Amino acid sequence: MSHDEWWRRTTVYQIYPRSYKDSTGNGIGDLPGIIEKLDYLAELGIETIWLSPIYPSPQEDHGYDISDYRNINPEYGTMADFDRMLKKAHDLGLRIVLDMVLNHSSDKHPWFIESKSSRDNPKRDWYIWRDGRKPGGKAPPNNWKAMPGGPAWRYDPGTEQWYYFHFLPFQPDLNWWNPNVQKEMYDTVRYWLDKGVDGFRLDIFHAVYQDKNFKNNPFSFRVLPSENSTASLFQNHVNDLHLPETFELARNLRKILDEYDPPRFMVGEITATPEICHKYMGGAANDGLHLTFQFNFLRCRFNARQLARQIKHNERVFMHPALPTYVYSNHDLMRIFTRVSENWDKMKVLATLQLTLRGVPFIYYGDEIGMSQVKVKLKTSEDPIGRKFWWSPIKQSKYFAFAFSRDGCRTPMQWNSEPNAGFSPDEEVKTWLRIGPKYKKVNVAIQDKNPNSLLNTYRTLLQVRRENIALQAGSFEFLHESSGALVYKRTHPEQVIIVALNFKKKRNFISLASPRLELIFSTDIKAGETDAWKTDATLNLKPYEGMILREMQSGS
Ligand code: TEU
Repeated sequence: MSHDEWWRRTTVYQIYPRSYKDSTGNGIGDLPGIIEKLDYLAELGIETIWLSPIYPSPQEDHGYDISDYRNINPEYGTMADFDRMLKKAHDLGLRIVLDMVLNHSSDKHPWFIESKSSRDNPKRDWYIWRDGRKPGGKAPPNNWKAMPGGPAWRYDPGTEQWYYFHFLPFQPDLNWWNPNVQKEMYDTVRYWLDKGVDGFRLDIFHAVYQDKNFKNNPFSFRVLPSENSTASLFQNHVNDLHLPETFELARNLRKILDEYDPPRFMVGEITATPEICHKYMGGAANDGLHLTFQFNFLRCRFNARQLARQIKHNERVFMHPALPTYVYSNHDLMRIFTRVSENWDKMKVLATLQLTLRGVPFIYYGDEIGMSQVKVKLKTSEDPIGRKFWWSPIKQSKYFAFAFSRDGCRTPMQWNSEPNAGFSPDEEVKTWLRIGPKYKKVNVAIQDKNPNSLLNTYRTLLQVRRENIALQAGSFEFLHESSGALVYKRTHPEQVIIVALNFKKKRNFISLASPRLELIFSTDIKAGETDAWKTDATLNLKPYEGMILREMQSGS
């Protein structure tokens, strides 16, 4: 097995298709809109695009409720648009990764409509149906809870049985114990691979299988879900999450992807410890999912020691040939820029960190220009999770990086200062979510012209990463950690790179035994103009400065 596949060195950019670019003027983003912006992405310097679901869907969970796995949502365009997008992306050297929801479909999927129609329908067993408990079967079959809370079962008066769902009631779980379901989903994966997609992001992968005997989950004192435990909402999810068969499914999918050339990859969304995530990757055998999301930076905010602890944890668990991922934001979380209190300097330090660690970085659309979490009303939220928790006095928490309405991180991309932020060609149209109120100052067009902008910092960082093999494939070692600064070294047979990050709002002097260094990047664009960045063997970091240095080869 080669350990040199392209995806190991790639940088991923997540697009939420509904919010990227509207080409028709209906206030909803679409595929032709994305095609228009592929040049922007190629020029930004990211390499892989992950698209949140683009399949037909009643859009109750905005695509995470699929009603046809092998087609395109007509609101977003046609299959011909998809083919055009894939071709143009590939021509530009970009890769396309699709979101695959194996766990559940929409309740409007024809399979579920059939399944629900009668107990003896051939599709009945494609979903998970059970008799209720108590006389008359009026209590749910067991104590399993759905991820957002409440029983994971919904009663169907028509057939007098309950069906199981791990997320929301309109997202019934597929029955993976049924060989016909397995075959259909494997064929779906092949269908898109045959079309030429470069991989998949697998939605709530850890929830795909449940205990065949429907055993109750044991009690736990834990309420909130976290990466550190399989318990939440007062139960330990031993019988509905992380089943041995799910780990086997990871290996089966890997075998399918391994048949393809050029290589493809999968990244699993798994809410679990790094150790469990590593198990999904096949552990030492490395024959499972290629990557899993690490969400362990979410609780760190701008704290060097906390970040260092998580990096070391990942380095310990995801040893070569495994690789960690580094995620700051996504379509479910509070935007990173809001979490650093909208401080541009801090954001640049974090961008430098994310793009110089050993692992695959995932950048969420709009984070490259510092889009903020937009405040929304829970009651009128587009996101069903927001509406479910409309009564909650707490709407969001910077510490937990969560917001009850996920609308706030899904607002339209801010392209320019025109009405509707250049997102929609119709300036009057009401966009599906409101435009972030700061768009006149925070947008691509303005930042494009400013060499010191966050956008240009990302561009330069992505370029530096592409041009320096040690940043893509070098080993990792800390040289200095304190609450004020982190310094680390990336070593590759061809070169050595050193990264120094100042987490303090004051100057920081760090002595380095390293011999001859050249400055190849600083968050302070003027830093390279003089020699002030270094005196003898000491790095002179300005407040919140991030630097990338290259060891000069002897003789150069
Ligand atoms: O998310 C599941 C998940 O693990 C959570 O991040 C969850 O969305 C959040 O805690 C709810 O507040 C995945 C998708 O990323 C999400 O958008 C979908 O809604 C969900 O699965 C169901 O498909």
